[in-house]
Amino acid sequence: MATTDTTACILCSRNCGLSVEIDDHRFTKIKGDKAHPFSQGYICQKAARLEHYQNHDDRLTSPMQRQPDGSFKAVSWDDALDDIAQRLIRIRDQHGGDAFAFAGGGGQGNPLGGAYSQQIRSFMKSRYGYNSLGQEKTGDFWLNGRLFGNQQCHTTEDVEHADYVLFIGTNPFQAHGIPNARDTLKHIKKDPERTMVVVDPRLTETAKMADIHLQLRPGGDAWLMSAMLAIIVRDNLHDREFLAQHCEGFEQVEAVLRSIPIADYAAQADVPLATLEQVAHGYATAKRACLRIDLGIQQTLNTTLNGYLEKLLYLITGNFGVPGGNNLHTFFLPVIGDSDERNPKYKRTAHHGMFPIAGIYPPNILPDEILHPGEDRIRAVFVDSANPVMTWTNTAAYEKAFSSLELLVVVDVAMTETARLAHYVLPAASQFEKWEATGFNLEFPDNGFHLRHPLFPPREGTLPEPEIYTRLLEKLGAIPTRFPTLERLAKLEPSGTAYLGFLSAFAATLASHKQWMPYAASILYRTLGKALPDNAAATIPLLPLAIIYAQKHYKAVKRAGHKGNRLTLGANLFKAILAGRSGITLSQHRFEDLWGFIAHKDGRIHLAIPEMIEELRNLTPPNTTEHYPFILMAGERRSYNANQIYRDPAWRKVDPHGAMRMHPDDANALSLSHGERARCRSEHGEIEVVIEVDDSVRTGMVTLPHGYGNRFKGSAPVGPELNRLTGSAHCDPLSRTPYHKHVPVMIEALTDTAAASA
Ligand SMILES: Nc1nc2c(c(=O)[nH]1)N[C@H]1C(S)=C(S)[C@@H](COP(=O)(O)OP(=O)(O)OC[C@H]3O[C@@H](n4cnc5c(=O)[nH]c(N)nc54)[C@H](O)[C@@H]3O)O[C@H]1N2
Ligand SMILES: Nc1nc2c(c(=O)[nH]1)N[C@H]1C(S)=C(S)[C@@H](COP(=O)(O)OP(=O)(O)OC[C@H]3O[C@@H](n4cnc5c(=O)[nH]c(N)nc54)[C@H](O)[C@@H]3O)O[C@H]1N2
Ligand code: SF4
Ligand SMILES: [Mo]
Repeated sequence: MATTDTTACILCSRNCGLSVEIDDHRFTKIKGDKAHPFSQGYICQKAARLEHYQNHDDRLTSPMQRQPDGSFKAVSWDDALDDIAQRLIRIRDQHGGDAFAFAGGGGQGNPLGGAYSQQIRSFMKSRYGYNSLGQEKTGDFWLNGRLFGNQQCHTTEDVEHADYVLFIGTNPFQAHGIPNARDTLKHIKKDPERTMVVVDPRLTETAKMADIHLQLRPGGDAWLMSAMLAIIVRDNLHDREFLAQHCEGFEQVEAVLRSIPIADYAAQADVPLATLEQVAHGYATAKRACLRIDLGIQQTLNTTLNGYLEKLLYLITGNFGVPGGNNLHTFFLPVIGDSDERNPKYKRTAHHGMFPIAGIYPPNILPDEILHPGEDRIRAVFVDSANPVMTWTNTAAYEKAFSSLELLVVVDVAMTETARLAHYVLPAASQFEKWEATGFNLEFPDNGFHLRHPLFPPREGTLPEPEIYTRLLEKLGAIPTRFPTLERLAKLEPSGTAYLGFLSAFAATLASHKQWMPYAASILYRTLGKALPDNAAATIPLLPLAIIYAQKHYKAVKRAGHKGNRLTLGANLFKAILAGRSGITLSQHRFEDLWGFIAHKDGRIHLAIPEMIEELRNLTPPNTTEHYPFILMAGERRSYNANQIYRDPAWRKVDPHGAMRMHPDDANALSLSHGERARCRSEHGEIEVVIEVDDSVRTGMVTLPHGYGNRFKGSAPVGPELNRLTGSAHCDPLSRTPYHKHVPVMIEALTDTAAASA
């Protein structure tokens, strides 16, 4: 019999609330949940297809062990975990903890497992955590560290309340990333008092709705943004009062901005100077102006510098810390850390000498760190909630590196391309079969959190990550299987003050058994977690987080309607999280609170970053090569891609091939027509593509979508395996994030004979 329930979408960082109808392990209807405090009923077309994630033919139902001939054999959980534990211990004892790396640890909708999986890295005493944020956002985190004093000072944008919105390198109509994107865009478009500007080399769905579209040369952003900044200071449009009150180091920034040859830079970006001046003036003088960026500047030339210029735009115009501007926000789940590389405590990698940013190492260097011949190479990797062979730079390098490991374990719901290389594949329960959460709570002044309860029991043979990692810790001998005293205390009714009694006993236990400290999540899960209603043990790490959050943001949590005093508010917040089936508002801040989030001791924003000023002074246009005459934007967001979360190609209603967009003039010059196949080659590899003639792109550039290329049920790749074209060294010199939006390629028609031999 069909029942209705609530959950959230797991396909992008918005995690819109869903109201679903389910019947016998299946979704029968999916719509927006009006009771969700942030999405309020909004969803996009991708969410309606979630049945293709929940039930498909690549889902795993047993731990799998790879055999010498490459096939997989189903084994029991005990056998798999026993052998993995023994191998981990051997590798650690022989080669030290840094022979181990963890890769992934949470996708768009499953951060809760990360609280448990990271304990394995602690057991191994490894510093190496690689994840997808290290191939897009670490440049941004590094800048936040310098500007605001801590890499966890993360910014957000109040697009909904802005009069003037500047989108640079992002296509929210398809990629979302802002609240209720399509509705928000429609409101701005309809309102004659509000202005939308899009900076994008393609006439995107968002650009079509804009008042002004600056269709710049791919990779031209550093020139475009620095020219805009130069116009602003030249014309005295910077906010002197804001700068004096909140910022340090403007003079050094001003000096370099005043030296910028504005007209030359506009020409280098290939945008009309008059329009650029109009936008610089419009943005700097608007009452409420907001800037939103994404991969278009984070995965193109000069990534970190782009981020710096973007941040300078809102900082020197004072569009920061105000409604309708850019803001700092609180984190409930600490999804990122802080690791300032000037502190020697944050060690560099063995081969590349690369430091972590926000605690994350960049995936671009991982294959080299595995393959280099040194004694200190990485020999064992755990992959969880990621598919690096498909999504991280240079598929061939990943295949080679992962195939050479002494131990590769993949924890996933599906048999992925990465899993096929693993010694062991461990089947996780799906994100609708266990307690999970939304991790990207990046809102300000109100922030929220959505704990999702299971809609279905775990599929036979699968386990949720908290159970997988806790069992592994037990096999490793890191923790005992029973905690008699704590178990006895955990029988208490979980009220605000009862938690406190347990937690003080827990603290005393850890104080007398210091070796257990890194495993607090699993110990709580096995003890106090069991006292929670509805089998919610896995959610227990949220209790200490709620207590910390309530202490830090006491007034804001109370303003959001949560009751309690200094001792009980945190536990009550946790209870509200457990009970709030559509998600809850955690906190309501005042705009003036934001200044307290800045971590520099002087409470000010430090604008002058020497590395960035140096890079800006030495900005030089990229070399072009005649061998690779096109710039490929490798990884566009479209209506039917969603990272690698959907594997069954049947989920797509359009664009089955993930076609290559090419301007009609280029298609004519290559004698290619719509629907024809072609070969696309880079310095690193080649793939076959299907051409879509489309005048939304500039001449000389082509685009391919992200999220294709899977071998569903062991088939040939469906759509472009685009990371066969990308190279590890083509990246930002500071953060090592890849230049995926700027891959030089050549394209040629595929004749029938060439196609047959390929
Ligand atoms: N449909 C869909 N939505 C998604 C995802 C998905 O797979 N599918 N993935 C999610 C994830 S993980 C992320 S990180 C976000 C990413 O979200 P976005 O960054 O918004 O998406 P992209 O399409 O990758 O790139 C944005 C835009 O950058 C433009 N661009 C390319 N080169 C340049 C350049 O040199 N300069 C400028 N200014 N612009 C350039 C492209 O034309 C494109 O329109 O999307 C999220 N949402
Ligand atoms: N060339 C190019 N490459 C790109 C991009 C690009 O634009 N161009 N975009 C990049 C970006 S921004 C991102 S964020 C990455 C995304 O790439 P990845 O970080 O690899 O993440 P996903 O594609 O989200 O893959 C999620 C994996 O988690 C599995 N999974 C789903 N639910 C669960 C669960 O409950 N538990 C476990 N253990 N596993 C689960 C899925 O089956 C899937 O294999 O790709 C990057 N790669
Ligand atoms: S894909 Fe993103 S925007 Fe679309 S419904 Fe899911 S969470 Fe919302
Ligand atoms: Mo991403």
